[in-house]
Amino acid sequence: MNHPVVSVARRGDLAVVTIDSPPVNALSVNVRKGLLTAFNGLVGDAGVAGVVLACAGRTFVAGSDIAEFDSPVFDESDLNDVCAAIESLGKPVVCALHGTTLGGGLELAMACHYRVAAPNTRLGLPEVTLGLLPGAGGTQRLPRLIGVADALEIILSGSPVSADKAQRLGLVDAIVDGDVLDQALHFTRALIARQAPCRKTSEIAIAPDGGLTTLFAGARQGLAKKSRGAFAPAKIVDCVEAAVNLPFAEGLAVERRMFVECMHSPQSAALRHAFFAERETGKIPGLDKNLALPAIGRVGIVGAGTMGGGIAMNFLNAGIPVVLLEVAADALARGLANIRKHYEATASKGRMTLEEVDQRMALCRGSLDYADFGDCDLVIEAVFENMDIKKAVLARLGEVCRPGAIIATNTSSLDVDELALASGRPADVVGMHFFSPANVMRLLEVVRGRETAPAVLAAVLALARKIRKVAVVSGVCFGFIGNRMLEGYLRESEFLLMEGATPSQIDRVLESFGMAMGPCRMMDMAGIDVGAKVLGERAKEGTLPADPSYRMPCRTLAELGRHGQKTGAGYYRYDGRTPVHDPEVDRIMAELASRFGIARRQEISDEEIFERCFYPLVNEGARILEEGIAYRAGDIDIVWLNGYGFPSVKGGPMHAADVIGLPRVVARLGHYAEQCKDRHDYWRAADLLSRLAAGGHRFADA
Ligand code: 3H9
Repeated sequence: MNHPVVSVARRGDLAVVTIDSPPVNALSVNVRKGLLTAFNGLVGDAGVAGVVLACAGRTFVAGSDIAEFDSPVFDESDLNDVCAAIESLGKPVVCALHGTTLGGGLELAMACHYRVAAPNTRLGLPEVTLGLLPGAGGTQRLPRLIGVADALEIILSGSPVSADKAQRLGLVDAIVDGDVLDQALHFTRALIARQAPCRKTSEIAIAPDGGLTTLFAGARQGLAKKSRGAFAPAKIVDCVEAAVNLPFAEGLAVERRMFVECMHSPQSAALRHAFFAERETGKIPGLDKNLALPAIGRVGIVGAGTMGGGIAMNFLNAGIPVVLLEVAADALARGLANIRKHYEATASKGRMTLEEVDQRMALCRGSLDYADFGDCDLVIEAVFENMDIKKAVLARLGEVCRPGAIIATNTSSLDVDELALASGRPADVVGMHFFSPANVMRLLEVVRGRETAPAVLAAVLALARKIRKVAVVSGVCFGFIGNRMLEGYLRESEFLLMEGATPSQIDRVLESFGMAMGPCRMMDMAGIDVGAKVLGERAKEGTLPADPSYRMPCRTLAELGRHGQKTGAGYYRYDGRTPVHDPEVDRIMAELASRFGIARRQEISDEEIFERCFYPLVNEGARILEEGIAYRAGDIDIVWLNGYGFPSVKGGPMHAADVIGLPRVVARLGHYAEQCKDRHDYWRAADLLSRLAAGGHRFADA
């Protein structure tokens, strides 16, 4: 027989209602039904003097079941009815919290009359991160419990707070050591003994305070700057304002109306897609979940430059000792000093203590000798992006690393299989492509070589989780998933420049779509010389298209010493950090156009700029999928959302293409093939894309 997801047990004159719905006790329709049945059954039970609501497993309820939004079961057994049944039970209901009490879970807890929590509990309303707002009384009960300003901050940020902070705010009544259920029972008995009232959160009055008008106006102003076109945040402010101005039941109705609007919004669909896609990335077809994984207790890094140092910090932050190697003593000293400087800057902002700075630095051992990698379980090379140099490093690592140790390359584009062979032990080799700044960016592309051992892949994925990266597995190809797709995007933005668009027009169009930075600003920031160097390497290898005008703006600017922000000029001229239009760039582009017979136009529409940059990106994504370089379209989305500043509310390029409709994508590729006289096959739709479009399918179905 199936285990019930909600059960009721007696402990003397107390009832314990337990939710047991792994993995995170989400409030699926069955849980909601179970709770309604349980609490309705307790109303008339004269033998029950009080109730404890608790959860089995690793956490209290982590929210409503996200998979049920927009589905017919969403309306069955409304969570608001569950909350009302608890609040009006007529005998004290105490919630026993542990783990992550989030979203609908916290709303359930706030409908209880009292809350006790284990010390490690985290409490929050993360709905905004899913393009939603709390839809079961969260916006109405939280301000009543902790005040309007703190409630707004918690709901708008979506970030959970610690149990300690929750207690200080008045969200939690007690933090208890030991078994949280036993302690909650104890707490409930004490309440009954002193005839404490059933405190209904919905009946707490919010003090009408003149300052609130300013608070709401300030919140709205802040959103205009920060929330980059996000739909839910403004509605959250409206709901909290309704909590202040309307009776509870009316406020609740406003909240529900706005919740439903958010739930049906494309933004929420995109963010929910990203939530599940991120969790899918770790599921590798054919990879045995029960593999014995090599433990990674010490990590070596070759190269103490910006990249190597950034990579090192990930491990130091997770308490994993690092051996950092450089060839020369002064470079090593500089690398170590940079890491310390970074930590000290963090400490000066109050985000860590000086003692913690010392603790982290104590985990980091500098070295000038490869032999010091002898006790490392993983060594990552982060040297200059050049095949010969990297091969030499890999060969050396193949010799010095102990048998069974993992060897990783941080290459962003080179052939991992070739590098793996150079090590002499290709089964131990894997790509770990960190993104700069490596201690900040969440994305890690894990490149699975032809011979990478499954246990090596699994160990690196597990490690990625430990250092809080979102890891996406890519096969071997030029640029892997992200940089390979970037190529088509940059190619077209550079053709558009030669045809007469300006850097600021191109950036404006893509930034208004939501990209964190347009392609020209991005290249100026990343370094035009870096891009030109990769193009140079590819020219040597003979892997560039046979098109003399290919990416010429980048190559020309690099030759002219316009390397971007760091040299004060690139696609823009820089006034400090502010990009300024530079007529010299217009002149250079016009000259390139005339050299390569590219027709200049007076006006290029915003629509064309968007489509010409975006559709090649999607088309390359389709090729990556059909070649099996990425396992799923969602993996590609996660790469772009976490490594390339793609707007989260659009769900990633493949999801965005699904929303636009694949037949339209194919039709527009065809349109530009004609317009651009496609001699180099830039605009030919990928077979997979054509097939999906013709069959009325989406990438999500591929
Ligand atoms: C809400 O509550 C709306 C209400 O206001 C109103 C309604 C009217 N639903 O992340 P993990 C799955 S909105 C369904 O790997 P961790 C997840 O997909 C919700 N499934 O573990 C994964 O499945 P699988 C507000 C969920 O330990 C498995 O659980 N709540 C949900 O790293 C393990 O997840 C949130 O936004 C869910 N709510 O992190 C919280 N949550 O194994 C969302 C998880 O098949 N959840 N799953 O891949 C989280 O932030 C993290 O999952 C959590 C655990 C911190 C809980």
